[in-house]
Amino acid sequence: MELQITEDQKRAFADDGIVKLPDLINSKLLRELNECFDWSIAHPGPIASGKTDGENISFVDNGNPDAKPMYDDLILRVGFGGIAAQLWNSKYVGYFAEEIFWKKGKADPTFWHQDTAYQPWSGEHWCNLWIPLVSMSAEQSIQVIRKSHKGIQYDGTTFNPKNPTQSLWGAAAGFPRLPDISAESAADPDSWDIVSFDVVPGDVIVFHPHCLHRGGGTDTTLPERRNMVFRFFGDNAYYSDHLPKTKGMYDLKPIPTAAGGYLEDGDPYRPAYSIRAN
Ligand SMILES: O=C(O)CCC(=O)C(=O)O
Repeated sequence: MELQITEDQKRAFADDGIVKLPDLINSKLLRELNECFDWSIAHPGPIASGKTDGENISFVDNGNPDAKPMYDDLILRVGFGGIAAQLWNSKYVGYFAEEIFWKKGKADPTFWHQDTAYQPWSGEHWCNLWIPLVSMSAEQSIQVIRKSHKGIQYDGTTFNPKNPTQSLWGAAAGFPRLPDISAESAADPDSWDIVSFDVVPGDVIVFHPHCLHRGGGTDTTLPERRNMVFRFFGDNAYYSDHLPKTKGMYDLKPIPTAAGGYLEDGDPYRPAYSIRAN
């Protein structure tokens, strides 16, 4: 992948936490991504949620260990790591894992959240490469709150459709509860500075996972949404001990390092099982 990231694109990512890289992916790679997507749908991993049949589908898979060889091989070949290296001016880029979003029929948006309420991550050099496999309007695609990658850590959501801001950690973490951004921005469109883009297959949206973000749902205006996300980290990416050790919806395990032992607060983020991507 030969794309030169421009200074404006670097600035947009650093300042706003999100940038659109139009027409990054050629038709051959798009075909391969669609095949990988179909494989992931057919082979859900241990923490996949949602079903893959019926009229209305909202399926998410995340870091499937059985998919790791396929996605590691893809990442080593296609050059996404080089894109992240340019965007951050980072010497090192590591690849974390894939996430797969498939929505069909009538499906809710993915509720507003920050990935850092679920993962022990801090630092500037993190990004989600959010890849649409169908065309979407700005409202239907990924949306972020501008500059929220530099903002506070809110509690996570449990992704309960009846209560979209239900606290994930509650008193165990003491993070402020997520604001109801959907309701507040519906009542007053200027209440939150939401950034999003119309996208077509071939485009890539890059955003920082500490940004408050949500993905659109499906309905008659968009009957099906197919997306993949690949996550990367760079020189200024750290293991952060900000999440509670309590067992709950997510059981966070210690992360082994290549040198032996486990990552500790403030260590450069280098899990033993992550591949170098540049
Ligand atoms: O695409 C979506 O619906 C949500 C994406 C997301 O949460 C992520 O990339 O971390």
